[in-house]
Amino acid sequence: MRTRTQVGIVGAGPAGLLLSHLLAQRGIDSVLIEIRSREYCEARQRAGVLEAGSVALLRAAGLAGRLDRHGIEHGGIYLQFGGERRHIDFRDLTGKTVTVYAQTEVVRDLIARRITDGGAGAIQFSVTSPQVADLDTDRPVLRYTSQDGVRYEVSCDAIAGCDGFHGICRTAVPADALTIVERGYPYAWLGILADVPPSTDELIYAHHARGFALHSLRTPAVSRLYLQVSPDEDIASWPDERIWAELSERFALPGWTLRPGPVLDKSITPMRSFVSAPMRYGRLFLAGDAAHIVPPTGAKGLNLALADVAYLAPALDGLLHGRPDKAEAYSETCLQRVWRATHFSWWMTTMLHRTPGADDLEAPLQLAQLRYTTTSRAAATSLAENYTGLPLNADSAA
Ligand code: FAS
Ligand code: PHB
Repeated sequence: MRTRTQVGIVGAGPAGLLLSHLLAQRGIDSVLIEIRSREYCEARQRAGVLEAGSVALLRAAGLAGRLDRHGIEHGGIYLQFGGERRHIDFRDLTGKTVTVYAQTEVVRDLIARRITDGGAGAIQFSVTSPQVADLDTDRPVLRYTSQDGVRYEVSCDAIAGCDGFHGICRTAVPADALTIVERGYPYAWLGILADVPPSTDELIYAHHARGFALHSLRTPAVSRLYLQVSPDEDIASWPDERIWAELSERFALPGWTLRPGPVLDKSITPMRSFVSAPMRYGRLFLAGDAAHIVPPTGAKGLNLALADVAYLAPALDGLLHGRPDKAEAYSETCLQRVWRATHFSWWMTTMLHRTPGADDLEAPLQLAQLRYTTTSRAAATSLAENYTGLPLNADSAA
């Protein structure tokens, strides 16, 4: 079946879904394909924190109804180290806050809105054999087999590769046209979702001799926690009791206890810094995890994906209407934000995680950095402005 659309979008994660909505708001039609089912996409546990700019972006796009009702505004975080737990007050330092609202909810809201506005066909879930081709022409092609077995070839004016780190779009670009910079970290995160009220009002990032731990949350009744493990850790060796005992040890503080509860979901996430540039090849535009990955310690991954497409939507609008300047600036504009977030995520990660086999210098340096960051207003402000997020580019959709 041969069809046509203005923008082919590969991947119905936050980047692809938001882009499809922002384009529709501009009267630009798109075909959005996704290899997983709707249920899988809505249930996939990922990020939990929205920057102030992401909240503003979703509000401006008319997508923040549930976010405004259920999102939990946080005015800061705690850094725990050397037997102390110190607060970084974002409101006092930057006047900005972050909002705890799970990526699963963002995806649920975006899917519901796209289907309400564009009908059941607005997102092609559970497709197979996706392909992109003719990317260096002004008629790139998107091919896929739909859930009901029809093979489609869609002629596009542009294609957005929003298919994450393991997708097909980045790898469809000739290797000599991309520069990839990557670093793997010698640790991973074991994450749990637990049916128990959080034992803290705001997130706790804990440095500990046994390894890093993070206490986050999803709702007043559901907690989200992570602990540093080895990248080749076998999750079967981590029964719930062992997880809670290890978390209790890493968060231990006189007069405070961590409340355990039933574990609803557990998974291990590897950690890497990864940037591929440029984020454009011909009529293919890469956005989100398809182009870059950050370790989750800075809570940047989801926010970067949203920021990419907030700029990509007006850029594609211009390209399709004879004003290519924003499209020509897309990669460089996004990469400036990507590299700032990549540095911040690396800085938070290496300050808080214990490197296996590290020399005796690592821990004292980390503790000195943590003490400085929690006692110097200038240092605390630097963390706060990066964590709450730098302003979106003036040309972005917000
Ligand atoms: P996504 O990966 O979310 O979406 C890509 C979509 O494309 C997926 O639905 C996938 O099924 C689909 N797809 C893949 N290949 C395809 C193909 N060939 N054709 C069609 N569709 C295809 N970030 C944080 O800020 N905090 C966190 O705690 C955090 N935890 C994470 C845990 C894990 C296990 C992972 C993998 C990431 C985590 N991240 C976290 C980062 C994460 O939130 C991403 O930054 C965010 O999902 C990026 O959104 P997208 O770019 O839309 O990519
Ligand atoms: C989460 O709630 O999943 C979360 C929060 C902050 C991070 C990483 C993950 O830095």
